[in-house]
Amino acid sequence: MKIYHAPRSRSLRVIWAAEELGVPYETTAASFARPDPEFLEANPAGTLPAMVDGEVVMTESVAIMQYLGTKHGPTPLVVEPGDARYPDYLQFLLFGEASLAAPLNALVGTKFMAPEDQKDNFTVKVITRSFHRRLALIERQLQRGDYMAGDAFTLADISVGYALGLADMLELGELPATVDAYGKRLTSRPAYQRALAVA
Ligand SMILES: N[C@@H](CCC(=O)N[C@@H](CS)C(=O)NCC(=O)O)C(=O)O
Repeated sequence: MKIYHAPRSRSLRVIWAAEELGVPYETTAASFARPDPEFLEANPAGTLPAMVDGEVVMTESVAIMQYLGTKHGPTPLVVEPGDARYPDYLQFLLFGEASLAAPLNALVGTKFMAPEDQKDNFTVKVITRSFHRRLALIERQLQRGDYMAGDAFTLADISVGYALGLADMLELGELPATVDAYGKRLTSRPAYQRALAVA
């Protein structure tokens, strides 16, 4: 399996999941700013990640994690339908990207590319406020267990954990104490540390 990767991009989710699962992979350095032809063949949209596994080509980080978890499972990282934790698992697996990380792409663009006098614009404020409001769902979940789907770490935590890391990189401000402690719990995992070290 080949993962097109840039440090701190969403390919980190895929590598983190592969490390947790113990699945072998290789990485190819890729840039969404300057995509080369090989990367564009795997992902014509030029977004990261892209994953090629034989005939399988995928470009959505959360979908790739679920693909790996089911292909190489059964694993405690994937909660199966029928398990009482499945609704929470599914919800937070998608929430980490759809509700948390995806809106932050606009902030990444603004932070790194906008002219100086437009960096603190109205949209930045709206998205930042919305991000913080959405953390209430994580806080409530952490009252029910240590992770998003109960007391066991799953792919849903990788999904949410990546978004918390992105918010940190964007300096979006302090997180509620329980969410902050949860984020630190995730990033102290050896598999995360190994994934982070991949260039
Ligand atoms: N929903 C996609 C989002 C992919 C995405 O936006 N990746 C970022 C890098 S972390 C990117 O390529 N941004 C450049 C762009 O949107 O053109 C996923 O989870 O994989």
